[in-house]
Amino acid sequence: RGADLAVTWGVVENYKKDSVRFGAELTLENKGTVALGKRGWILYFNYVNTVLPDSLPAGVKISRVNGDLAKLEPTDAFTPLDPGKTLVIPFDAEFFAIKESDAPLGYYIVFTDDRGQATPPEPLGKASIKPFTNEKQTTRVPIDVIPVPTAQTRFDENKALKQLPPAEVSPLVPTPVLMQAQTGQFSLTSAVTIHHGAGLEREAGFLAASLEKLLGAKPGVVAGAAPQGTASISLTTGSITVGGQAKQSGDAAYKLTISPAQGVSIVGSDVTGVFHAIQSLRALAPVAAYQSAQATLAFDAVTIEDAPRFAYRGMLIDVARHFQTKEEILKVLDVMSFYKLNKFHFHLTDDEGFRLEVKGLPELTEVGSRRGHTLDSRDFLQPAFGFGPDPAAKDNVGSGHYTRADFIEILKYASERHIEVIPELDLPGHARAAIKSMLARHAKRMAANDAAGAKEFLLTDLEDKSTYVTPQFWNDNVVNPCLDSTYKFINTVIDEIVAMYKEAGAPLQSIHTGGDEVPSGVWVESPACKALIAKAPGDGIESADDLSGHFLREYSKILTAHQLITAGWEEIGLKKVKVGDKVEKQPNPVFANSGFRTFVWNNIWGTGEEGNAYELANAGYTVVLSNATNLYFDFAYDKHPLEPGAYWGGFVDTRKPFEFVPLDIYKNAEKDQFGNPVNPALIANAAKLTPEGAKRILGIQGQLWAETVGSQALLEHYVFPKLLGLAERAWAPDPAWASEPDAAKRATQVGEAWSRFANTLGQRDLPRLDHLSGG
Ligand code: NAG
Repeated sequence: RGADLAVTWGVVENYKKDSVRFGAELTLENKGTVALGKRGWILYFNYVNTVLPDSLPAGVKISRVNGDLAKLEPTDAFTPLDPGKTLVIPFDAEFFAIKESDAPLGYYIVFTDDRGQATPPEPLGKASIKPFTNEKQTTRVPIDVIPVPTAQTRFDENKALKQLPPAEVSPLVPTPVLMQAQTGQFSLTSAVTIHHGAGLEREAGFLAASLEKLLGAKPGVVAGAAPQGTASISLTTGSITVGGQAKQSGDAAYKLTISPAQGVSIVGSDVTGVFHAIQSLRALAPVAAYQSAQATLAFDAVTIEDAPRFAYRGMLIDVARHFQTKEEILKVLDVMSFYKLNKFHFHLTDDEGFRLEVKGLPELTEVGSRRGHTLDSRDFLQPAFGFGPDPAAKDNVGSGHYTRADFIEILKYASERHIEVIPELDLPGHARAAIKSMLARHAKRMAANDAAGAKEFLLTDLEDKSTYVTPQFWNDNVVNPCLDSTYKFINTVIDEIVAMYKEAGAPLQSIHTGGDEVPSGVWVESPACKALIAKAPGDGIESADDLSGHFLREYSKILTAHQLITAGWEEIGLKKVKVGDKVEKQPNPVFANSGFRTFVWNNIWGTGEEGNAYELANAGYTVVLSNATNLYFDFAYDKHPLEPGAYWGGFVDTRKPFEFVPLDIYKNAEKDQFGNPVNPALIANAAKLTPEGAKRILGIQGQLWAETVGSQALLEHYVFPKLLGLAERAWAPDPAWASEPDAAKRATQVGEAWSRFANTLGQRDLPRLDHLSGG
């Protein structure tokens, strides 16, 4: 039985046979009393690496089902595995594997009974991983010179940081524009009243509630101007200057003064500015009060003038690959707002899950938000990333969704914290969950003899014989752009999203359309698309190459009808162009200056894509920098085999976002993902930002993709404290070191800046991070 089997995965060596493939092995041990037979069983597991079939020994076959679901089956040459016996299966797979988080997950076995029927899936008794101990296991390719950190190297690295006495530690992350210490202290107790101007009730209430946590008692809140002569907290909006520059409503700027006699005075250029000042005030409180309340909070007297550098300061959380609860999302919002991030990019849909209840389309969550063992079930999606095979299992974080009420609560919570939630409905690729849900709906209607109704929201052409494979190895995850039903689906979902925002009273400026990683080969064999192309020159669609543009235009029309900005991954602004015998991606002039907002993520040296962000900005697209190399928080902190995460574009620790230079991304990026110096010619030739282009850099965003984020604890591990480096770069003025041309000098300056930042993190932020939720 499944419970009698134990499996171990291990990597033998990377760069096997002088190529980018690695040697691994699976060891199967039979701890039971019955032999594992010659046939009649299939072992399933989630494993993203492609196993090379010719590397397998006789007797077994490992193949990909779809996506990351793989299966191991006996062939005719299989020798039954007797009780007490062990079978070692060596194999080679594509690329490399240097981490425990690369291991296969979620093993389960399906037996065939005497009548030839598959029996319910049974999880294996035990799954383990052979530790990575030698260099061949942890070196991706010969040029990989990044060392595996050890306790000693980490210690040495931290020792190089200069420890500062508390008095010299900057108290505030992100760093304000101006901060001047004044003499004396102000003692805040719950007897001090909060006075607020018109339109600031909510902010005053928020401040009172957060102070209650620190003081153990709630200060009073009174509308109107603060009385002269008594120390109080005063919240108003009005005209202010920041560093000598006048700030207007809409600038989210503030002035915060703390003085021994007057108490706290906050003037915002607008309500959001007041809110930011409140967060600064909270951050200036003694850290110990976060751990246990203090009746009196001593604040050092200070004057702060502050305004954000970028209007867009974002964080993406992917809840499709693994689900995260509403409570966890609220916690993320608390921390984001504490650090003055203002855009929450909610990646709600992907191949492995559709997480939002949509009225009128119940299948989206009934089918699309659940996982279980299936090869072609209409009830749920297949297991992914180790979650499955039982859709009802309590720990199946592959399953889950937000109800309308949950979503509205999240929207309200975010807007109370001056965060705009940007929902992503990722299309046309990365859409398998929606596709399968609509196929389930189709099947249900067909069974009810409703052929017309069956097709109403269908996302795929049932006659489409095109074949393709995506970077995540799906062969069925792209919606068809040539069907009316596709647009009816999008319309319905968008209408419903807009309605939920209205109900929540939350702002919605843009919807993220996704648009990433549409594989080549899609739609070419779709009769519906052939028919659309035959109607040429209608809509400028002459070949399958024009269909992506057609889809985007139609999707964007739907958004424009709701006065929404069309946002998407960089792919929405790029088109493939043949240059000589190579295919290059260049900014697509068709959508330039259309107001499209592109989120640029590919900037890996040597791919030819490193200049995408600036090319798009220069060409007229608005850009949010989402650079994988510095802002993909799902990347592992470092190369240690036990440090989980992806590393296809390098490693990302807290310093990576901190040392990111948004307006010159090639700075502090002089080494590639394997730790080698980048050819200076490559850097010199990479696209530079024009002054016009620079105005189109709206901001920066951290991304947490969730393939390896199977728990709340892991979410927090990846996001905190990396998010603090992000906040610093998104908000604080451009540091002087960013414009230092000499790389060596800059390295020293960045090192010093990082040392100071690390002191703030170590002494103030890290001890407080656990206590920020509910704030
Ligand atoms: C990319 C995919 C994303 C995936 C991530 C993992 C984008 C825009 N697309 O391949 O779905 O989760 O990388 O790091 O990032």
